[in-house]
Amino acid sequence: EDGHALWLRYAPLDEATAIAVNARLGPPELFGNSSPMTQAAQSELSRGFDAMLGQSGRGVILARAGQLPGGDSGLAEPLAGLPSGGYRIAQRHDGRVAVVANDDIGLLYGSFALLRHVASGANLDAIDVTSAPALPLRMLDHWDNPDGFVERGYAGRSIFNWWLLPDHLDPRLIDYARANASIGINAVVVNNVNASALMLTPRYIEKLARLADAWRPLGIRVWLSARFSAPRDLGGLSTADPLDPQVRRWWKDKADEIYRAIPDFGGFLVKANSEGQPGPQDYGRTHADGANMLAQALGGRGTVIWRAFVYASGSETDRVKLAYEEFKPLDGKFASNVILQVKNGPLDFQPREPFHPLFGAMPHTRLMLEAQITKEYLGFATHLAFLAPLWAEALGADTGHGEAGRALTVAQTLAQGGMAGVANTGSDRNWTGGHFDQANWYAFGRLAWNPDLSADEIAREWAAQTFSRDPAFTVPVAETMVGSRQAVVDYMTPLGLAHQMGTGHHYGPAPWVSDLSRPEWNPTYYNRADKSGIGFDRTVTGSDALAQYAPSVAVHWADAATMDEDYLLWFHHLQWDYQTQSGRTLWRELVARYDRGVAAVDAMAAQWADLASYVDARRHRDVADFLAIQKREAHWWRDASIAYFGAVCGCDLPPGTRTPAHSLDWYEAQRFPDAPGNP
Ligand code: BDP
Repeated sequence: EDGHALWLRYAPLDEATAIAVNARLGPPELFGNSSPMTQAAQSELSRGFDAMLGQSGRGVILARAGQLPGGDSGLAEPLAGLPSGGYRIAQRHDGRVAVVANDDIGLLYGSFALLRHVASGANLDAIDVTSAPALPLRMLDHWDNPDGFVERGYAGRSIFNWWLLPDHLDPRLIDYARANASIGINAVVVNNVNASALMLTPRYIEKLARLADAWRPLGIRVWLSARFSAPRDLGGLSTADPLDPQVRRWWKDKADEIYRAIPDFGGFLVKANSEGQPGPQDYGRTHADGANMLAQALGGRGTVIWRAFVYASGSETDRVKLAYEEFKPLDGKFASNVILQVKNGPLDFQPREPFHPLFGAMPHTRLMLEAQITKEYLGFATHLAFLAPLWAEALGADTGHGEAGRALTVAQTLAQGGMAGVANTGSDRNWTGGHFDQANWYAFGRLAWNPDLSADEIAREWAAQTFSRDPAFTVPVAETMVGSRQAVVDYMTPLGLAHQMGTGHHYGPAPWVSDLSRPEWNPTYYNRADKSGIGFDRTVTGSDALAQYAPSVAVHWADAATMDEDYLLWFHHLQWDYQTQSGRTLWRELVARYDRGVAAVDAMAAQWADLASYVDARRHRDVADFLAIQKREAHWWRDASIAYFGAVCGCDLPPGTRTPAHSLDWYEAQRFPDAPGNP
């Protein structure tokens, strides 16, 4: 096996289970009229059952709620009022299993859910599952360029072969859509937010239409990142001012052209006035002016997703405060078909950040949470870092903005928007570079469907479908996966440190870098380490970024002595001899955390070696190779960071601690011109 089949490999059930399941499951039978989507559902069920069960038993029923025969109408009762895509899997009076839904997409999702249930080894007796998506938009954002390069992509080239489209559609793109549909993803932005206007030309619209036709039966709509200056770049206009009538006309005509080719086109994603991208502020207009102009061009047909990832160049203000300052005053000023897309944290996809203060602070604006599935800051595709705990932490955080003292979680603020994940897929045979990176794609979809799922639950069902159903495998592997994110935090950026990665590529440690053109790109800007102490004071005595949070939340981070120390140096600048909650000095605690991270990776590698008998040889070796890299690099992160911070503070290593393998100069001299994904 090479990983290409993802979690949809439908490995045969062992004989005893197959016999038991077989008594209940067989070729799908549709009540009512068929559609491309119900056909997709039926063909997936057949494919899965054939592979897992070999022979077939009694047929599974697929039915829309309105088309159930009289005696079965009770089956549909729990579906009343559920959003689109909701389904119920239950047993009929005659013992046959039925998948029932209000709409075709619900039948498709229900079919995948039934397959997941069987494939992960769950019991079918008395099955009764009702489920519906918590968030309307469950989206993947590709940072793929029209030439096939993937920004921050660590799994090869883009999966989109624009050169051959529309004449040839790689069947891989259907498998990609099946994988997405299986976890409830319903929207895909096919191109980079650092957008090329080329994607809006007739030549590409034609290619996109072919893709949209192919994905429609699997419930996936195509979206585009739109370059704000396109009226100038393509339209020959002298301006892209959103209030200019000619500019407005250009976008309206462009939208009409797209909708003629793709009637269910999702809409535009826009990165504006951020990191050099054009935007409305180039003409003295606000982000709302820009977004609303595009929203009007789309009209009722589609949605504009406007990114909140902005941090003006030359600003004296703490970078993590800038998006809030820019967008909070615009609450209520966006058109109803605009969604503001906010990264999970206020900085930039770090191994750990507090949740973004805009969540909960914009009650009159539709919000979307942006997560990064591709591991730009967490060891690329080589490090095993399961991201469900990171996202679950953000989604479950109480924003403190609930009414009457009630909780309002980040997930709850997304109810009119959704979740977007920066895709980690590429042309590599296993899609994601590392086999365990498939789990992040999977977990993203599962959490966007149900933000209350636990990371452990997701890890177990993924591991069972992907590798082995044996609990002797899934239980320890899930435990390791769940702990892996904290391990990365510990060996890269413990105690609330952030953005300590190497220049440009963001791979490996570089806490010493202080000479980049924009101060807020420097690791030293974030660690603020000097002879006396370390950390960024974001309390009232410092940048007061803390004040952007609701008081009930801010209070938990205000006091270094009582707070969760995972955020300590994010909010506080402290002396090296400050006494942490463990009783150790800050310096010693820092070293202890690096050591804990390294030890966790050593343990992960040892555990994987022990589990060899549960995994096919090739994938076992692939993972073992990557774990060996991660192990070496965890040591490198720890050693380089300790060498640097130790030198800055002039602190001796705590007794019994291992000395870094090399001198600080050696670490500082490392360069990686071949690092992938770097624009
Ligand atoms: C940063 C990436 C950069 C992206 C940017 C963004 O380094 O490649 O363009 O995020 O989200 O983390 O726009």
